[in-house]
Amino acid sequence: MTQPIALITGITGQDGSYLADFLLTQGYRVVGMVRRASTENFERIEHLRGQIEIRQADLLDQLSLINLLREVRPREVYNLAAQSFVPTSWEQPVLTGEFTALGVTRLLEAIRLVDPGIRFYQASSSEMFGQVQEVPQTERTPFYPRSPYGVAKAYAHWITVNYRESYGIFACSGILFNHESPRRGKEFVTRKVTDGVARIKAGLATTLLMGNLQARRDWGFAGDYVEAMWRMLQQPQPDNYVVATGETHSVQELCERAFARAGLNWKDHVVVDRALVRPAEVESLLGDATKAKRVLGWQPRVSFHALVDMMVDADLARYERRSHAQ
Ligand code: NDP
Ligand code: GDR
Repeated sequence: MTQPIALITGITGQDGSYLADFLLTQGYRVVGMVRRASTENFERIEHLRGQIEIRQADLLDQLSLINLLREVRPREVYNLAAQSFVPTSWEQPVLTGEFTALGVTRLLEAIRLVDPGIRFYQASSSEMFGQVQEVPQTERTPFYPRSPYGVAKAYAHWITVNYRESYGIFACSGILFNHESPRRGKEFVTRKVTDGVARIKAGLATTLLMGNLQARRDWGFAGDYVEAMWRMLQQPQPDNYVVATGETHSVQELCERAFARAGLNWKDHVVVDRALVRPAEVESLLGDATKAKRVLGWQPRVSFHALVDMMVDADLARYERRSHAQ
C-alpha cells in the first residue's frame, strides 16, 4: 500500500503540531505548509524535525497554493492556518478576513483545479455561535458571530459546505470548541493564566491583569481534538461535526483552579483591567458532540481540571528549568 500523504496548513500552530504528532503515528507522510518569515518559528514542531517536511506557501497567495498541491499531491489537506486570536480581529479585520475567510476559498479553488479528489478539513469554530441561539450548541444551531474572526469563520464554514455541494469535494467542517494545551499561545486565556501563575510562583510578577472573568467556555484538550479531525476525513461521506466536552466553566473557575494548583490564592493576584474586555463578548459556550461520538466514535479524554493541572505543571516546570539554567 502506498503511504498516505497529509498536508497541514498552520503546522507551526498549537493544533498543527498535535495533528502532525498524531498523523505520524498513523503512518502518514506529513507535509507542513509555512508562510515565509525572516526567522523560523518552529518551536512547536522542533521535536518532529527529520520526521516531517516543510514547504513554503501562503493563504494570501493563490499561485503558491496551487503549486504546493501540484508538488505534494496529498490525499488529505487539513486547513488549520488562520489569524486565530479574537481581539486581533477587531484591530485587523480586513487581514483576518483575508486569511481566515478568503484563504479558505483560495485553498478550495486550488484543490478543485489540481485534484478534486483531495479530502479537505476546515478548522471551523464555536465562535460562529457567538451570541448563542440555543443551549447546548449542535451542528444545527444557527450562527450569530460576535467578532470579525467569528464572521470570517462563518464564511469559511459555508464556503466549505458550498464546495462540497457545488463540486462534490470531500470537504468537512469541524466546529471545534476551545481546546488548549501546554503548547497554546500565551495570549489565549488558559495559557495566559497558567503562564501567569508560574511567573508569580517564580517571583517574576505579583499580579495578573484579566478581562471578563464571567465568560464561560467549553474547554477540552487539543491532543484529543486533532484525532476528531482525522476521523472526519476517514468517513464514507463528508459532513459537519461539533467537537466539544459538553461541560462549561467560567474564566474565574479557571483562575481558581490554576492558582490553587500552585498553592496560591487567585484573589491575591488577579486584577480586572477593563481594557481587556472585548467590544462584543461571547458570554457562554457549551457544545453537544453527540454526533461526533456516534458517527466518529470520538470521545474527549481529558477533563477540565486535568487540563488546567497539566498546563500549570508544564509552565511551572518551564520556569524551574529556566532558573536552574541561570
Ligand atoms: P494558532 O494561532 O496556534 O496557529 C495558527 C497557524 O496559522 C500558525 O501556524 C500560523 O503560522 C498559521 N498562519 C496564519 N496566517 C497564515 C497565512 N497567511 N499563511 C499560512 N499560514 C498562516 O491556532 P490553533 O492551532 O489554536 O488553531 C488552529 C485552527 O483552528 C485555526 O484556524 C483556529 O482559528 C481554529 N480553531 C482553534 C480553536 C482552538 O481552541 N484552538 C477552536 C476552533 C477553531 P505562523 O506560525 O507563521 O504565525
Ligand atoms: P476565544 O479564546 O476568544 O474563545 O477564542 P480566548 O482564550 O482568547 O478567550 C476566552 C474567553 O476568556 C475571556 N477572557 C480573556 N481572554 C484573553 N485572551 N485574555 C484575557 O485576559 C481574558 N480575560 C477574560 C475572553 O473575553 C473570552 O470570553 C479561542 C481561539 O482559539 C479561537 O481561534 C477559536 O476559534 C475559539 O477559541 C473557539
